[in-house]
Amino acid sequence: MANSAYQYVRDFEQPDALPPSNWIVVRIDGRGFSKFTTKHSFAKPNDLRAINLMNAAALEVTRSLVDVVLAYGQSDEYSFVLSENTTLFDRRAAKLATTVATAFTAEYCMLWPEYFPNQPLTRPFPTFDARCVCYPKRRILRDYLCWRQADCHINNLYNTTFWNMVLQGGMSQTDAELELKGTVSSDKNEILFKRFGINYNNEPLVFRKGSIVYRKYEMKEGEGSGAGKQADPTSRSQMEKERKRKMKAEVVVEHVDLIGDAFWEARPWILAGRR
Ligand code: DGT
Ligand code: MG
Ligand code: MG
Ligand code: MG
Ligand code: MG
Repeated sequence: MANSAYQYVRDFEQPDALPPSNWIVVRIDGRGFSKFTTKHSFAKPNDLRAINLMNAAALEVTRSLVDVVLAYGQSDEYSFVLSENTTLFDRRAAKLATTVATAFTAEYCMLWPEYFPNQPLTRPFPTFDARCVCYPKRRILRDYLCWRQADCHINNLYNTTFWNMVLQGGMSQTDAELELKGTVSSDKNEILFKRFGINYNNEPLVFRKGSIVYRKYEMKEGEGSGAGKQADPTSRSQMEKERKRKMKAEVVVEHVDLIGDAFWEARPWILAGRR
């Protein structure tokens, strides 16, 4: 029987290409990490081995997908930002999400023994879900990243205070939770300083700001600023040149503020668009 008799079943598949000219964020998040982190004895509130492992996995995923312009990670999540004009997988949402999530999961599991040499990985093995969100404007994409970094700060301030009250202060978890209920940032800063001599602003940046992964390459004179004579950025040869440059570029991880303008002004190529 001709294969074509069955071809009609393809019509049941739903198209899921994401709209053009939008930045695409693929955010992955560890499944059930509240349990996973306890079972694998993660340090509280922050386990630097676990953070370094997340960052190592994100570096590999970013290296393997040249259209990832930046990734931001904190806790058990990582957001991968794809260029607004990416044509990767024809912008199909399911293909993008599953590829990033499975690539990240594979890296995380394979790299585990390097970061936890004395802690075997046990079932249920870590997995990561993923979703794609489109942001039509650079400004909104930046606000998205601000939202994740602000979340990192708020959670870290809470967790740092909570675990100091419990581990150093000898309080029960219930009592610490009760006391922290309804407090604002300045209250927590004061508890940390007065009871434990900790100035929150001196806590490591990696905990307070999370991790930013990006391709590091110099922009040539006149690029990005709109000044000077520019080659047509939409020409095929120019796009190919740009792609090669990105593939060769070093991928780095930094722990800095991305809410203010300074980070972006110093690295104009990250969100440089074609239109
Ligand atoms: P989900 O995402 O709905 O499957 O559920 P969870 O349990 O993964 O919840 P989520 O993603 O909201 O919270 C992340 C959990 O991971 C949270 O319980 C804190 C934990 N976690 C993340 N990083 C660390 C760490 O460095 N140390 C410790 N002790 N726990 C961490
Ligand atoms: Mg969750
Ligand atoms: Mg999670
Ligand atoms: Mg999470
Ligand atoms: Mg196939």
